[in-house]
Amino acid sequence: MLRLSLFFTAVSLFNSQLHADLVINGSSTSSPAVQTTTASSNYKPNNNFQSCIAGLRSQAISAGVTSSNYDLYTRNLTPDYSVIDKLNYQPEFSTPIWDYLSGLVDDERVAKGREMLKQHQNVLQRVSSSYGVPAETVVAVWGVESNFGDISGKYPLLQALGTLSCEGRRQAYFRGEFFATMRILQRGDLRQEQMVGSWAGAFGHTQFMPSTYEELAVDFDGDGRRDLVSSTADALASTANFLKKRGWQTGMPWGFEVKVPSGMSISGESRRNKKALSYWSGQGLTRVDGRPLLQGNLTSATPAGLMAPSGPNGPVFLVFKNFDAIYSYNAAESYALAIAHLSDRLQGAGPIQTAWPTPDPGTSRAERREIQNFLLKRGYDIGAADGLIGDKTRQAIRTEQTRLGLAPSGRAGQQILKAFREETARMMLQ
Ligand SMILES: [Ca+2]
Repeated sequence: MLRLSLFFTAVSLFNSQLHADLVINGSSTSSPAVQTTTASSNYKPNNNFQSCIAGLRSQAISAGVTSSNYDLYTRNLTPDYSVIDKLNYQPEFSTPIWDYLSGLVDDERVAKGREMLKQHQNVLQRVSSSYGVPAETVVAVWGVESNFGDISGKYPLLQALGTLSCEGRRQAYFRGEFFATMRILQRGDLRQEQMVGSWAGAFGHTQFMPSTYEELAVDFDGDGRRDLVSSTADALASTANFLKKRGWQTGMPWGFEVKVPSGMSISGESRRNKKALSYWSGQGLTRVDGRPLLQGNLTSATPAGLMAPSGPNGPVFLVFKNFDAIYSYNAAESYALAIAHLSDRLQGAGPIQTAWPTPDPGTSRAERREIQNFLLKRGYDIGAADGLIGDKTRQAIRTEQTRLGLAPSGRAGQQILKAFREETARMMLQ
């Protein structure tokens, strides 16, 4: 059991890493082209790729891939060792939760989400009544996972997963995904050129891994194929189906921000450590606006966990089973909170009330582009001002922070933005 849970922890960390790659650092492309050239890598393979693939044939057949299809899908398959570099990449920079949230839930994404709610109103209404999940929550998942279908990754899945099946750690896991990719093709849901995604195999509007796709994708537009790459209806319904199968309770909230009485210790409390809502009321907790906890369909027995993602001095939330359903979509509390909060914003709620415990709060994507434009003006080679903060931008920010007498954190936060704005204002006065 312990080994199993360690494995799932590893999967979770790894999934949040791949989502971080896509959502935070990934390049945005609305019509991904299949990569024909292999990215460069200095990785030295331990196995001969072709013999490894030949050796996986019988396993694939036991997993339900026909022998002729296995030969078809692997005939011209070449390795791409850049995915092993991605697998082995250890980020030197750990992103604080306020940076995730300010980039994932900014005015732009709220506005785009509202536009999507309107544009897909009819299908969302049917999805919502079929699965019992609010349209705003489905759209929030879509917005955080793929920026409403904009971010799709560029790795051909068979190539990426074939390589990961033969090299590096976690080959057994990736073989499962490799064979699942083949079964999706074999079933006729998608064509090979549509199966392009992240280096680790998450793809389409919903960023499902192939095994999740097999388990939870649904054909909602009725054309007989589960197409989460080109059918928005299938993608939205599959998102709702995911949440429902992971325990979504219709008519219940995910949670809300609370006020904890001063002096009350919250050490040991967590999302998992749930207690009856009456316990929390008894401790003197209220909603952040001062109203009692008990509202709507909640009862005094409803289990709730207290979650303080930045410790007792930052925002604190009471979360219910629906938060866990969102969490299972992408096992990282920061992402689950981004989805939950974005769904609230789409329902008309305001920002999180309590300030994050930092002197340097996060920036929206518009503000990140502004920071990047300052850096470009100062001659840094950071590519386009796309609001995505990668290693080059971080390095340039560090240099500028040092020049301006700030701590070299490399973060695109409010402090460096303010310093740039002030410097520009001074230069205009001269
Ligand atoms: Ca379909």
